[in-house]
Amino acid sequence: MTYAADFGIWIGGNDVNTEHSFVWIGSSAPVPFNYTKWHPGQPNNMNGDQDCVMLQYRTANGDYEWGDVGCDEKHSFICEMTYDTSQAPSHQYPNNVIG
Ligand SMILES: [Ca+2]
Repeated sequence: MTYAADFGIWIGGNDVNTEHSFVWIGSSAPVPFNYTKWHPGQPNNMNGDQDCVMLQYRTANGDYEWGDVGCDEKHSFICEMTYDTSQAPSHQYPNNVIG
């Protein structure tokens, strides 16, 4: 088992089915996406075995850039969820939605 980076975070994108055609995975059909903030040289599908997307490279300003890595690597992950604004404590945050 190899590791791309200690701080890498899975974000649920992959090009498993068609190389360089990235999709989001979730509970519904895969959703294609285009994104341009890959780390320079990424996605590179190193050794023909990098099909999953993660926040892989930390920038000087604390942001992340994307990279493709092997899908069998173990990392932390981020999940997407629906936020029900009708349940928000509007009396505390009248002008903001936190989510
Ligand atoms: Ca890569």
